[in-house]
Amino acid sequence: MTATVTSTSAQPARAGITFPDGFVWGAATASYQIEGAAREDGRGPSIWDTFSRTPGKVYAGHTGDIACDHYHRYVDDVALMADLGLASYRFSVAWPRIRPDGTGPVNTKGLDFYDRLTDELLAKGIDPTVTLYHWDLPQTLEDHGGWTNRATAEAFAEYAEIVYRRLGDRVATWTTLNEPWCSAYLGYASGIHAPGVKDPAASLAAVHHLNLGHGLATQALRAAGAQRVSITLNPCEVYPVDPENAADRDAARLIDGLANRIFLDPLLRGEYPADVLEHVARLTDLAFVQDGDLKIINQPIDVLGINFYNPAYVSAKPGAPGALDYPGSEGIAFRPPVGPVTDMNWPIEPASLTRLLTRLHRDYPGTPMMITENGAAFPEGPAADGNVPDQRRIDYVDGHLRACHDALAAGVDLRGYFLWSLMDNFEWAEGYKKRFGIVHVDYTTQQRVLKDSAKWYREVIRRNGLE
Ligand code: IFM
Repeated sequence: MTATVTSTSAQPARAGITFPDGFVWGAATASYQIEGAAREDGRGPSIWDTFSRTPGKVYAGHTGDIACDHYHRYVDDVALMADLGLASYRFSVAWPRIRPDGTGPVNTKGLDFYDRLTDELLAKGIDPTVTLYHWDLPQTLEDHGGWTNRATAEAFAEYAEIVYRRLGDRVATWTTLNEPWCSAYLGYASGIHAPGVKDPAASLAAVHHLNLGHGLATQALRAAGAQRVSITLNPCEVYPVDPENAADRDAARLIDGLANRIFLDPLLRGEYPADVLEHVARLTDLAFVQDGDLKIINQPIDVLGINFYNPAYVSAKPGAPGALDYPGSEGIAFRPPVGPVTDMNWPIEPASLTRLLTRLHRDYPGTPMMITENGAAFPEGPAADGNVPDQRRIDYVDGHLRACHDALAAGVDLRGYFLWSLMDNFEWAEGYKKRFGIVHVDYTTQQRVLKDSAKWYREVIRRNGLE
């Protein structure tokens, strides 16, 4: 892609900027977070159905049973996307709608739904971007170990091919996994996400089987004819609190290894990083890595999806408990945010997105990238005049788009930007309490209202840039 970048980082902070021709403007959602219809048309139970019904796991006992009722309202929702001028819509397919038990009989009615959604998008001139796994694993597979079991990676490849055979004539971009970091560590180490397992060794087996599942699914998709295959990671810039302190730098390196390189290196270089392997070997015996696996994982991809929200700061602190979602991180302290935060208490630091993209461009050259998620939770709802004044979300996205533009100016091959999220939805363990949407959802009436950020984003898209 030739980047016709019209500004440089030397310009004033809020100068007008234009993105390259063909830069893709989109918005993203995920199946369990918006669809509802949890027991309809043959959908089987997923780990999130089980988890959300387990007392104490999700805020106020919220579940995805109804969510945004998108399963029934997709026509109106697509009309809304068209009104915003989206070039592409990133949605995920619910595995338990397609194969209710993960393997075995295919549920045609589940495929029919995504068929209708795809046709509706195309009819409105919106390119469908499909993610095959955004965390709703069929419960039956979890009953057999979930991602700690190699068989799940094999089942994932079969499922990927089934979906491709139905939609592949109309869907160009196929993303295998969304944020395997979350599936592995939040699901099997800290247990704050489904399936709620708290076992560091299990989480490392899950990392490997997710990586393997990506590789096997990529092979299956290619063999079936897929043109554009992708994976979405959520890499995080990890900074030492004191860059002059060698122990802090080592701490940052370890967390970077567990957060980022444990996915990026096998995927893009065909090897696990030596320092990560050495660390991990203290926690588990690595028998789950079999001969030939790395070759399978290291399939060429066409675009790397990047979900970005915030960086992390760490320091070496003997006796610190570490973080459960980073196995073996005892002795490392995670600095609480300083400065502005979103409603998730996540720090707002757009410059770290530029730094992340330029680092990925340097360390993994030749990899086109796409921002597949970026956005912010803020609580504003409709004011007396019916508008939703969410200026903080506008500022957040504005800052991150400028950060993307800076990365383009530095030579990064960045193809587009998907805002998270099209609409308020089920924010996992936080239930419906946290609102990431640019469209407000009233969960009692299911009424959708464009927030100010949605109207602003429509102008960004129309202008292909910022004022
Ligand atoms: O809502 C999630 C999404 O499902 C995955 N990426 C992060 C978002 C905000 O937490």
